[in-house]
Amino acid sequence: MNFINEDIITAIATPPGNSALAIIRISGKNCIEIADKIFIGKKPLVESDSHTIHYGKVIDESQTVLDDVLVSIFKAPNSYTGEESVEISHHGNPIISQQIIALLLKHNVRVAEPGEFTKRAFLNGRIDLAQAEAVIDVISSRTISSLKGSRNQLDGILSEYVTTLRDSLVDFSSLLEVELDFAEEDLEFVSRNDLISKLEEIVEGITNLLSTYSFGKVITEGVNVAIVGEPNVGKSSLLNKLLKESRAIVSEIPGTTRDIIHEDIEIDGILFKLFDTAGLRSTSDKIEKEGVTRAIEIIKTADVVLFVSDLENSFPDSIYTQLTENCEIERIIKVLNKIDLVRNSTIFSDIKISCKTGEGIDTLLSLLKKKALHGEIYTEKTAILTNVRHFNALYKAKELLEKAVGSIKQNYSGEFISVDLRSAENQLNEIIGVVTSDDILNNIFSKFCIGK
Ligand SMILES: Nc1nc2c(ncn2[C@@H]2O[C@H](COP(=O)(O)OP(=O)(O)OP(=O)(O)O)[C@@H](O)[C@H]2O)c(=O)[nH]1
Ligand SMILES: [Mg+2]
Repeated sequence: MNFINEDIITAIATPPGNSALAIIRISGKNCIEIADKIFIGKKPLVESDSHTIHYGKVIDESQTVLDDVLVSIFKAPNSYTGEESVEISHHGNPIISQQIIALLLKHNVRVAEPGEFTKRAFLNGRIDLAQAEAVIDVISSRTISSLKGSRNQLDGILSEYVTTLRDSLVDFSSLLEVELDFAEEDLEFVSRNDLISKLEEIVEGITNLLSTYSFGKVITEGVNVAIVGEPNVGKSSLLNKLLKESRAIVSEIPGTTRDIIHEDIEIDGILFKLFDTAGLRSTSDKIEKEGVTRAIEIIKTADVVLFVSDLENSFPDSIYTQLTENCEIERIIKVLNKIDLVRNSTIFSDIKISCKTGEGIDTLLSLLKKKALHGEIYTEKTAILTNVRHFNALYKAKELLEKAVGSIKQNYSGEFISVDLRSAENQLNEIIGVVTSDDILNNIFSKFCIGK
């Protein structure tokens, strides 16, 4: 596939603000010639080899020097976009960047749209769509685990997995279609039993990939943790202890916290979004009531709920029912706090802690991590699903294949089966971008920053 685009695009590829260096990117046919128009070095850039760096000066129409720069040149197709490209590394002052961009715009170059460099890399076949989507994740990852997940996708591990599934599906669809071409001769090119077992194998492959999604979501989006319970049990104390700072007000007066307090922590490379909430109780206080309503909303969206209780108020049924009405039981961890007050408490809980002495906090952190990951840890070599678009496509592919298996078992004619197999194939192709509508592409690349 080669995508023909005559436009030469440019953008600043580094963040706004003052820095040691900033980089301007240019991409498009003959852009090295354009760069020569604003650059003076030892020799013209067009006469230089690909992948070389040149020291020189950027000058405007009146021969005024705008900056000393280093220019890297890349000849097609060996560049990020697959097109002829130039990178101008200059002093990191936004005024200089703007001046250089303004100069380029006078030479028939236009400002790139968000993600346009990566879009061109995809359209020119340098990377597939899943890899292009991984680029944005690599840039925006906030934790090591999230970065590893997107790196994995950028390296093409997911694409390879999906392509293998797609290829074996194509093999069978083709055989079935040849068979349809010879329908009158009543030939069976592929045994129905073989077809069923092969399709079931593909379904299993898809199911395995789908099952990595919860892990993928955890590493890319982080884990929402709601800290809930009756007033005064030590919820805010727990938040502070986990953050290792005095973030929320703690007092002996029940009903201290009325709003949601949100802070993030990282445990072993995974992002945990902590939400301290108002104590759950029925109250006539208007503000506290609103606090309780907000706490319930947080519980609904939480991946893990830390149900905190203390020795006096141990896990009242009324609150537990309120929790289970708003979240699944598996998400709840019963945390008994203040065990410094009674050493040998026999009250049942998943974990016993003291926010005062710090006892049990490390164990709570491990439990939190275990709960969030559902015990699943994938290696860097495994395909991991992190993107909802990919999840939906795989899910639809799986449904179509299961339908096809059903049709074969019912002895339906090959045409019915073939249609479903082709639709499943299309779903898999959408992930890697073999067939993709403009809407999907625009949607994906609009999320990028300019310059990428
Ligand atoms: N002895 C002891 N006291 C604790 C412990 N944790 C919290 N406390 C005390 O319990 C009281 C309530 O603590 P908070 O953290 O404000 O409780 P909360 O659940 O956030 O309360 P509300 O915001 O009112 O719902 C404070 O006086 C804390 O110092 C603990 O582990 N041991
Ligand atoms: Mg509180």
